[in-house]
Order: sequence, then structure tokens, then C-alpha cells
Amino acid sequence: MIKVCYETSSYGLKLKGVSRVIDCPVDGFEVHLVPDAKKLVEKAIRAVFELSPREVTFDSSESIGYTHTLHRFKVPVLWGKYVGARVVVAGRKAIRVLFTVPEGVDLELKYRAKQYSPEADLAKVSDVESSNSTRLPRGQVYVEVPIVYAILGVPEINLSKWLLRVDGFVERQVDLGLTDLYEIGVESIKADFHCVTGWSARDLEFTGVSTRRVVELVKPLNHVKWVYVESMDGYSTIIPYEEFTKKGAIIALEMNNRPLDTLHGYPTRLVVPHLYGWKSAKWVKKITFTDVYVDGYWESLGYHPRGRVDLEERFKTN
Ligand SMILES: Nc1nc2c(c(=O)[nH]1)N[C@H]1C(S)=C(S)[C@@H](COP(=O)(O)O)O[C@H]1N2
Ligand SMILES: [Mo]
Repeated sequence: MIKVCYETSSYGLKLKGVSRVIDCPVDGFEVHLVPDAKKLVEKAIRAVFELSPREVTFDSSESIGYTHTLHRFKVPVLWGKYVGARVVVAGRKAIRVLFTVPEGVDLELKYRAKQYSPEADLAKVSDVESSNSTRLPRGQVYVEVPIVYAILGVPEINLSKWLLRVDGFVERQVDLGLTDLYEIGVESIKADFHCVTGWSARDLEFTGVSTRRVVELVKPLNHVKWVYVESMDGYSTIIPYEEFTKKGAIIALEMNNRPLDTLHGYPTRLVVPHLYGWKSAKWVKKITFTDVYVDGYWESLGYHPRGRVDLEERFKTN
């Protein structure tokens, strides 16, 4: 049922009091309803931790697209603290169970956790080209306006101190203010926006500096494979270099011809329309070109390293 577990974490989760995530792909466990998922959590805990759980309590369920469901549970441990458990279900099969271990809880694992490596999840090739088609992608429903998310809260912005840093394996590292960004040259794109939870917003217009323009400016070195993006609120995400530089990807300064409003990421956010929305980090402060894969906030909770909408890459599969 569980052959391997990965240990991971991310800065944003640490801000939420989670010190590490134990993420285990699951094979051959059917989940129809919440009680099945609860059984899986109880089994998995015994398989993974040196811990015999007391009452596992149900927290909430959420549908992710048409095909996926997420069930959340709480597993009380000592001192009134609890380990969070998440069961990811695709159709009727559990595909992952993840445990979020809080700061100050030192749980022994029954084996050595491994490091997730994204290669297998990226290898899935397809003849479907990433397209900006106006058709509704599989598993999505239209909403009138994009739903605002701020999983780590809305940061306070002091524009006089704000600079966007672009660094890592580049020929020229830069720090850019808002006027620098406008001077580099802005353009507008029109695109649909797709959140992995299943909603899509149509025909949003974003104005800003294309990621291709940024790449021309800093000149990433040949061995760059990943782009790690950090936000002022502590949020982070990671994008394959190849996807980051695709046409349509933009460091947005405006949405629908007005400066981004605070809730949508002022002063700048990334928008990569062909990837699920969590890759489009708001309140961006740093973009780092790198050769290694590291989980960002949602990737550390089992979400896909690439997140292409046309391939329905919602969760990791390995
Ligand atoms: N800093 C930050 N960026 C973020 C998020 C967040 O919580 N914090 N949520 C992501 C998710 S899951 C989605 S779907 C989009 C939503 O964009 P919106 O809030 O502008 O609608 O922002 C993404 N960028
Ligand atoms: Mo999202």
C-alpha cells in the first residue's frame, strides 16, 4: 500500500507552525467515503510513525476538479498538539496520504524518508501542445471573477523599499523597482486563469513584463532547469524553466488595465496562464534561476512540480 515516503517542508508551512511534511504515495487503497479515508490514515500512521494513534478526527473534505477529492483529518499527539493528515483521492483510489508534523513534535519514523525527485512526473509526454485555447479544460468550471487566495495572509507593502530581485545562475543579477519594470517594456496578454481546485476565470487581461524579457535581461546559464519564486508573505512555488519562458507568461503589474489591487498581488505577481493558478505567485519579491528542484508551498503538500492545465497535472503521481 505504501512503499516509500518523502520528507519535505517549505518556508510558508513553517510560518504556519508545520516543521515537516511526510508525503506517501499510496497504491491499491479504495476510498469511496470519508470513513474509508479515515481507515487509510489509521493504517498509514501505524506504517509510517512509531505511534499508535488515538482518535483520528475528521476535519474537512474538498473537491479538486471533477476527478480528485481531498480529505483532511487531525491526529492528536501529545501536549494537545495534532498531526494533520490529508488523503488525496483520484476517482475512487487513494493516491497520496500526507502528514503535516507541527513544530515541537518529534515523531520517529519507522524508516528513512526519501527525497522526492520530479523527473518521473515530468516525463509524462503528450502530443497535446500547451495551448491558449478558449475551451474549458477538463475538470474545471467557469466562475465570473477569480477567487482571491491568500494562504499566508496579505502582506504589508512598503513600495519605497520594494524591489524585485532576479538572481541565481544568471549572467547578471538584478533588483528592479516598479519604474524599472515599466521601463524594461510592458505588454498585455489576455488569458483564462485556472485554479487547481476546479474554477476557471475567463479573459483576464494582464499587463507587465514578459518572462522572456526578464530572461533576456539576466541571461540564465545553460544548466538552469527550475525557477523558484518567493513572495513577500512567505509563499513560494517552483516552475520548470521551460514552462516559465513560454509565451504568455508575465510578471504582471496590471490586471484589466488597472494596477493590481492588493488582494491580487500588488505590486507584482507572476501569471503563467497555462499552469494551474498556484504557480502564479502573488506579491513576488524574488525569482531565482536554479538547477535543483525544491518544493514550494503547495508542492510540499503533494501538488505537481509542473502543474500543466492541459495535462491535468494536479498532484504528484510518484
Ligand atoms: N503569495 C501567494 N500567491 C498565491 C496564492 C497565495 O495564497 N499566496 N494562492 C495561489 C492560488 S492557489 C491561486 S488559484 C491564485 C489565485 O489568484 P487570485 O487570488 O488573484 O485570484 O494565486 C496563487 N498565488
Ligand atoms: Mo489555486
